[in-house]
Amino acid sequence: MQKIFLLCLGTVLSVNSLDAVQPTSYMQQVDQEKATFTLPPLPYAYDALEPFFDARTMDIHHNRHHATYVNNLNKSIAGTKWQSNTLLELFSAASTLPAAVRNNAGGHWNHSFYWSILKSAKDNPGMSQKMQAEIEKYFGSVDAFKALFKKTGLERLGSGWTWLIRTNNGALQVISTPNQDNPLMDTNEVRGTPLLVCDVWEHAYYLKYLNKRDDFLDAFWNVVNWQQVEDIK
Ligand code: MN3
Repeated sequence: MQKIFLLCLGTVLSVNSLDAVQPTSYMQQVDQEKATFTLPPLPYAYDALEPFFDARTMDIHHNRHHATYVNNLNKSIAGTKWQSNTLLELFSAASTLPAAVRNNAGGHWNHSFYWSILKSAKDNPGMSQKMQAEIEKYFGSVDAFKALFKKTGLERLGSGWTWLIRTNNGALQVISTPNQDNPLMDTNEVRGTPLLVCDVWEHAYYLKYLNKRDDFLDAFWNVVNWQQVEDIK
């Protein structure tokens, strides 16, 4: 009896240790990495965000799109003066980077961050009252914030990202960046700490939502990991 219990416990512990990739340390690892950069595993299963984000899209998005940015980043910095920098160091010098380094470094970090702030809709507590109060302070209401975030995502012509950031004076702001730019780059008009992001490139939603970016942006709220957003310093 005791042996069976211990075996069961061992199974539970080993499963938990595999699943317990904490998003904060996930981004700490990404932020500290230098070449050769590697594709971090998703911090959950490919089907974890169903039915809102489908498993096939997540698989292709991670294994092909994100992986391509990592591979091309390594190629673009190999043998250059950029080959021993962290992603954050590259972003602070974005205005001086070759386009391939800037785009692929952004592509790697933005996707890693995106994975880190998503979570299954099951057992998802949503935002805390403290976060709700802060959003109300800056946007009037949670609905007004979500409407602004969606509008900003819909207005991005072509490909890019929609962000909630904390600006350097501590305020919350919704912004959009084109291509693989992000609010950490010195090229960005408004800079700040990313708290939340949605990928509005067509590859992020086309298999399930076709051309309906608005439906995808509505579905996004079901899989936001607000606990992780609120832990970002
Ligand atoms: Mn993408």
